[in-house]
Amino acid sequence: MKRVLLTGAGGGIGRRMRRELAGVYPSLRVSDIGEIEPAGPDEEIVSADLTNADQVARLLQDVDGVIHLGGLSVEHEWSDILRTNIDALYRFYEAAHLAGVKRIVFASSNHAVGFYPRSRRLDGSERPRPDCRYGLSKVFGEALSQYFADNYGLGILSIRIGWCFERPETPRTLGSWVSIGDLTRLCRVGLETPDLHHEIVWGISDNARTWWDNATARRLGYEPQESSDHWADAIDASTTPEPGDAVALGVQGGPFASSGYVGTPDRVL
Ligand code: 15L
Repeated sequence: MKRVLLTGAGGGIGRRMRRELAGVYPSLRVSDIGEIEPAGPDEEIVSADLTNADQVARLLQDVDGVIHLGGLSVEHEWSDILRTNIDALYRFYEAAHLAGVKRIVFASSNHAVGFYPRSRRLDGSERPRPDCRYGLSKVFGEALSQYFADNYGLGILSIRIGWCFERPETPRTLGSWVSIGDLTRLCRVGLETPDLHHEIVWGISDNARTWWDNATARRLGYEPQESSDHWADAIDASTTPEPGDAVALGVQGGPFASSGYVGTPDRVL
């Protein structure tokens, strides 16, 4: 990998991952639609609106691999999800293929399967059960990744990212927490492991209490260095209630599955 593109580099995960990736590849192209910090050594900034085909084509020029964090990362109105996470995602993959990109790491989400009950252990091979429109768009992204791997030979790693913040805060996020260091390690596996077709893995650290079996990621070479375990006692002792309604508390996706999560009329229908 000579030149790697990081999209969504101005977002919550992107800003931190950019720091983790400093010096890892000969050239890191960072992109966002919004504000972004100035370029560091071996970095190049190419701002782009992912719904603009010309800008996307320019963004992908001479790129070997992509960590694709760009797009909407929580629930939105259907029209926005359709435009950004579905239509623009298809066009992004098509442009990547035309530009000769070999690898894509796709930021999927646990919300692609968020309606599974908490009693169920998942390994990535189960059928989708999205918990919101955003989760539905991640199901599309995983299917799109399979299609581009099968039809065009791109190597793609879909990572169902859990909770990538400083520390876990609830029983649910004890299971889904991933440190930025571990998530970056997993993205690097997606870019660097030889002979990748398409795999779906979990973006989690080495957490003892999780609903997710990450054997596929480990088989590919992922070795998480951090764990949510040392926060378990504090979270068990906490009296702060977990957010979400009764449905949310029973399923893996938590508050994303709450009815009226965004409160728009089409959500209720
Ligand atoms: C996601 O997919 C979101 O991008 C992130 O902000 C978190 O809310 C996370 O899921 C979660 O499951 O909590």
